[in-house]
Amino acid sequence: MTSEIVLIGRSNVGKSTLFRQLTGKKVKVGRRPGVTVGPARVQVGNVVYVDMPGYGYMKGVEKKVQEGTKDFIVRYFEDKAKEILLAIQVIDAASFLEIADRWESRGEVPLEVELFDFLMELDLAVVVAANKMDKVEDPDATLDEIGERLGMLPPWSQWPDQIAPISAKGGKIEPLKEIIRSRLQSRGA
Ligand SMILES: Nc1nc2c(ncn2[C@@H]2O[C@H](COP(=O)(O)OP(=O)(O)O)[C@@H](O)[C@H]2O)c(=O)[nH]1
Ligand SMILES: [Mg+2]
Repeated sequence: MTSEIVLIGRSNVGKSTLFRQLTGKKVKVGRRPGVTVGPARVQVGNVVYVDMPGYGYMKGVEKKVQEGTKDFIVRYFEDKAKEILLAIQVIDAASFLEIADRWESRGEVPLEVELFDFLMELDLAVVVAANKMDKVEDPDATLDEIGERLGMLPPWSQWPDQIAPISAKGGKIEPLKEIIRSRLQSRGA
């Protein structure tokens, strides 16, 4: 059985940039709006990396299509939970807190918190790839607060298997690669 490592997150957080770093394959960007695009899949060794379309709001995409994409993603994880070796929830660490605050001030659970909880409830191995760290002024304080919003008590360094600060664009993804390596080893993949 081939295991999957699945990248998931809002649009524009850097999923495809990271996917390219992890697989060496470039994923087409600027997909035609109005069309629900299936995930991109690339096999590396005996693991398949999967790059999901954006979860939630996508610029220039009809609401109906966004909802359809969300449903597709939820169902994908529910159906494939057993085959998924690792779910990588990519976030934009530079904007995560501001966006979460906005949702909370409206009395709503932030989309990315909801997504994380959903993945955890499926009993998946989940790592939060805190991307765009190059844009974050105070890394430790920011990561502490992001972790806390997701139910991980600070300091964030207590959660080395769950939070990986990275900068996909700059190719600085070693903390995430380390987590992937240990997942692969634990499965003997
Ligand atoms: N500053 C910064 N920008 C990044 C980083 N990773 C990705 N980006 C940029 O974020 C934008 C969205 O990236 P993309 O990979 O297409 O995001 P996706 O929609 O989640 O697949 C692009 O302009 C990337 O160049 C990063 O680590 N730092
Ligand atoms: Mg993408």
